[in-house]
Parts: sequence; C-alpha cells; structure tokens
Amino acid sequence: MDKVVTCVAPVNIAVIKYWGKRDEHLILPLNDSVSLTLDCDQMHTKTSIIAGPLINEDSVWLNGQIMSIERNERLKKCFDLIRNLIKIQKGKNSQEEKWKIKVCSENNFPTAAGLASSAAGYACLVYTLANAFGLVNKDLPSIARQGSGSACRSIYGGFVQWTAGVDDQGYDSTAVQIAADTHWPEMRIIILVVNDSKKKTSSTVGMKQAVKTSELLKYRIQKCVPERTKEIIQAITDKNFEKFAEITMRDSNQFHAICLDTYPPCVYLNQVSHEIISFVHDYNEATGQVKVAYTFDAGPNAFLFIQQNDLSLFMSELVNVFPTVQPNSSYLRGIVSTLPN
Ligand code: 2P0
Repeated sequence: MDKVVTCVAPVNIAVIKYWGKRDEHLILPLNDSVSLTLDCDQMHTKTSIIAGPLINEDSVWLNGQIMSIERNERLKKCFDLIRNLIKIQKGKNSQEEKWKIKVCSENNFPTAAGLASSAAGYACLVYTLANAFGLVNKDLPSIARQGSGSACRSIYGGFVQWTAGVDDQGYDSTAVQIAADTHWPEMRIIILVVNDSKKKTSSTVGMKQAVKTSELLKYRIQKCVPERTKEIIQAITDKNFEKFAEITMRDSNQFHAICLDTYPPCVYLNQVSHEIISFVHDYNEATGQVKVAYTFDAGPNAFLFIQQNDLSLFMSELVNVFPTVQPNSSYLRGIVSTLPN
C-alpha cells in the first residue's frame, strides 16, 4: 500500500552564524552555530510525499516546478541516505528501500532570497520521508545537513546549536536542542522583508569564497565563535535578553564584515538594511536599555528580536520611521512585514 504523508518545517534564524565549511562534500562547518526556529504557522515549507511499489519513478516538485534529482547532487544524496536508513532500520528483507517516491514541496515565502528557504526545505524533505517510512529521529539532522547545512537546525524547534565537530566523517557534527520553544515564550521575531528577489551570490558560493580569501574569517573561527557560543547559550538559559541581543548583533555585523572581507566582496546588505541597523541602535540608546536586536542572513532582510512587553511601543516607532510596515496581529513568534527596497 502507498505511504502518503504531509509535514511542515519552519525556517530557523541563526544568532551565531554558520559561514564556511571544513568539508564541502559532507557539508561540515568550520564553526558552531546557534539558531532559533520559528513557529510552524509562519515562514515554512510544506512537503507531501507519496511512496509505494506502484510509483514508477522518483520525482520532486518545488513550488510547482519539477526538479532534476540526477543533476542535484544534494537532493540525490538525501534520497540515498534515507534509503540506506530504511535498509538499516527495517532490515534486508524490507522492500521499502526500493519504492519510488514522489515529492511535492511548497514554500509559503520567497525562495533563495536570504530567508533560510533551503533550511526549511531540506529539513522538511528529510522529516517527511522519515515519517513516511517510520524511521527514528536520531540520524535526521545529519541527513538534512547534507542537503543544506543550516537545515539540520530546523529539525528541532526552540533554540538549537549545530556543533561543528572534529570528526572527518562528520559523526560529531549534528544539531541539538538547547532549550524548547516554551522556555522563552516572551521572545518575538519581526521579519522585515526588504527585498525578496533571489540573491546574486548564493550562500554556498559566498562562504566558499570567504574560506578561500578572508583573513577575518580565520580570526572569527579561532578567536570569537567559541566564546560567543558559550555566552549566548548561557544568555538563552538565563533568558538574559540584553546579553542575547548584544551577541546577536555583534555576530551579524561580524558575518557581514567577513562578506566584505571576501575577495571579490559579497554585499548582502543594502541601504534599507543599514537604516534598520541605525534605527535599532538609536531606539536602544533612547530607551537606555537593549530592547531590540537585529540579525541579517545572506540578504538584505532584517530579523529583529524583541520581548513581548516591549513590542507594541517598538512597533509604533517602527511604523513611524518605516510607514509601509504593516504589523500582523495574529503572530505568535514572528511578524512578517514588507519594506520598499
Ligand atoms: C546561517 N546562513 O547560519 C547562515 C547565516 C546564511 C547566513 O546557513 O551551502 O544555505 O547549503 O550549507 O545552509 C545559509 O547557508 O548553505 C546559512 P549550504 P546554507 O543560517
């Protein structure tokens, strides 16, 4: 009988950024990273699969377009790794590893625009396949990681650490949950979509160039990330917002400094991004406390962190300065707003 399963996986936003690989093929990072996974009802990928003995070929549809599995090494690898896991967990006599699989996946937000679409996409693919075949969860982050590095963090909700590890095969490079979603329920994320078109330099290419050419990247990995990771995990455990916010902003700034230190440089932020950065610092200075933090991935869109009690005052200021922001009142963890480019 066919197996039919649908799952949803949300995007995750890194507060200690992953940027640079120690192994391109296995997708092993040079440094630990830490992130916060959004709620499922916000920015997410929804994936449906059907698998069974009567399906005649593997196929993957993303946002209504068919993708070539043969030409996509990462997609092919995820299928192979899942089939290998079926063999290990279900035994040699199971026929299920031979079944063909149809996948249909949709993002409810722009793809490849620096909004962590590949993280949600691969996490959802791997999670849905694992559910369909009844596979246990322990290996899922490392399979999702081989689709897209940051995807291993979206397997879990709440606050998540992806450890770089030192093993050549990557056995110690996996995601672990630091704290559940319920640990810090006052935490909110505001997503300001500055530009939702596809980015010029993909993260994969950008970080490869950075590893080759940026001196600052070496400094960051040796001197900054280990201490920062410890400190932010402590700040999350203690729900110390000011500490969490300062580390988050410093790490975002250092990541974009590395992008500029890359040769030729990768410029992901634009004028509006810089206006948002200035606005947040001005706001914090005016209140005399660190009430808001920003972070930017490989794109100009801003992710702001704030606690629930400070939200309404901040939103009214934000709308004053950026009048096109339209707060959505039905959010739990996040608000998505669009700003002119
Ligand atoms: C992160 N980013 O930690 C960092 C911050 C973007 C900026 O992980 O080559 O799409 O597929 O492993 O996971 C984006 O990189 O790159 C990313 P691959 P990925 O979220």
